[in-house]
Amino acid sequence: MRTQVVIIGGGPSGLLLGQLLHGIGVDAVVLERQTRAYVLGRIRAGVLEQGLVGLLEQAGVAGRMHAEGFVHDGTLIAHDNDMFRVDFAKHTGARVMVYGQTEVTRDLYDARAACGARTVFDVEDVRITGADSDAPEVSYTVAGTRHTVSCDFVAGCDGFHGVSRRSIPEETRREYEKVYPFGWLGILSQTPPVNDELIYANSPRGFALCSMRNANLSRYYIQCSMADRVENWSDDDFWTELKRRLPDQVLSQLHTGPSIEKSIAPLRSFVTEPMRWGRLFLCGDAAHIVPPTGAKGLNTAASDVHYLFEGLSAFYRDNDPEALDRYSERALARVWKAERFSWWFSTLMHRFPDQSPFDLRMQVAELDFLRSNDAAQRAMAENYVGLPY
Ligand code: FAS
Ligand code: PHB
Repeated sequence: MRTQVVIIGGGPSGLLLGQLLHGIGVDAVVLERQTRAYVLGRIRAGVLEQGLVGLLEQAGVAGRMHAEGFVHDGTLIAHDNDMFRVDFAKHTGARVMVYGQTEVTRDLYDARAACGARTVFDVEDVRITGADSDAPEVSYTVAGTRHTVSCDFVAGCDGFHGVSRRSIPEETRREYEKVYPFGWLGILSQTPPVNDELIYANSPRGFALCSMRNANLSRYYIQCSMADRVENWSDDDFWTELKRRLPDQVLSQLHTGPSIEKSIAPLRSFVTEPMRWGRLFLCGDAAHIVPPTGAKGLNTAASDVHYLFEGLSAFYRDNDPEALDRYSERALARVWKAERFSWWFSTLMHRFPDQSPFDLRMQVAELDFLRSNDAAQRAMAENYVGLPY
C-alpha cells in the first residue's frame, strides 16, 4: 500500500490531522490499535480552548459541538469554604467550549467515515522503518496478515504508550518527567451539574473538580492517593467525600446519583524532545503529558496538529519544507508553556503529602493573590482559554 501520510493512532490528534489533510487533498491512512467503540468508550477531557474550536471548524466537524457544547465565560475557584470567579471574557475577550473529548472523537470518526478516508482498526505490532530516510515505511498486522505502507511522512499520534516515541533512537531523545504523588478519581453521573460553570476546589482534604458534559451529565473528580483503587470507592463514598471538599454554598445544588463511569488517572508532567526525527513527527500525548488540572492535554495535542498541518500543507502545496523543519521548535515552545500552567495550577490546587506549614501558607497567599488581583486573574485566564498558536 502507498499513501502520503501514515497516521499512527486514531485518537483526537490523529483524527484531527487526518481530517485537515483530507480537506487539502492529501491522502492519509490512520492505523488504530483498538476498535472504534473502544476508543469512544474512553472518558477523558472536557474543556476545549478557542484554538481547538477553530481547528474543528477548519476541519468541518464543528456543527454538533456548536449545537450541543456549552460556552463558558469563566470558572469558579473554591477555597476555605468560599468561592471566587475568574472571568475569562473580561480578562481576555475569549471563552472556552465545554464539550467532551469523546464527542469530539466521535464527530471526527463520523466525518472520516463520511469522506471515505482509510482507517484500519485492531492493528498490532506496528513498526516504523526508514523514518530517517526519504522513504519511510510502516508495517502492521491485522487479522493475522502483515501489511506494509510506504509513505512520505509518519505522524506519531499514538499516545503516551504508543510505538512512535520509542522509534526515535534513545540517544537522540531528551525526556523530562515529574510524577505527582496523587491521582484523580473521576466519575460520570447522569445528574444535572452542580453549577453552570466549573468549580475547582482546594480543600484541607484535597482537590476536587466539578465539571459537566451536558444538562444531565456531570463529571466530578477528587484527588486520591496513588495507592487507591476504584473498587475501594462506592458511589456513596465518592459523594460523601466530594461534599466534604466543596463550599457549603453549593451543596444544596449537588445532585448525586449512580456513576456510569468511574476511573482513577495518575498525574504526571512529561515532555520528550525533539518532536521530530527525520520524517517521523510526534503529536499529542505521544510527545507530552500534563496533569489534567489545567485542561491542557487535548488542547496541546491540537496545537501540535496545527503546526504539523501547516508544515505538511506548505510541503505539498509549495514544496517548501521550512515549516516542517521548524515543527519541533514551534510545537515545543507552546508545549512548555502548557506544562508550566498545568504544573502551576496543580501545585496551587492540590494538597501534597509532604507539604510543610510554610508551603500551605504559600498556597493560601497565592489563592488570595489570584482572588484579589486583576493581573493574576488575567494571567490565569489567558492560559486557560489558550495561548495563541
Ligand atoms: P490518545 O492517547 O487519546 O490517542 C492515541 C491513540 O493511539 C489511542 O486511540 C490508542 O489506542 C492508539 N495507539 C496507541 N498505540 C498504538 C499503536 N502502537 N498502534 C496504533 N494505535 C495505537 N486531558 C484534558 O485536557 N482533560 C482531562 O480531563 C483529561 N483526562 C484524561 C484522563 C486519562 C485517563 C488520560 C489517559 C488522559 C486524559 N487527558 C485529559 C489527556 C487526554 O485528553 C489526551 O491529552 C488526549 O487523549 C491526547 O490525544 P492523543 O494525542 O490523540 O492521544
Ligand atoms: C473534564 O470535564 O473532564 C475536565 C474539565 C477541566 C479539567 C479537567 C477535566 O481541568
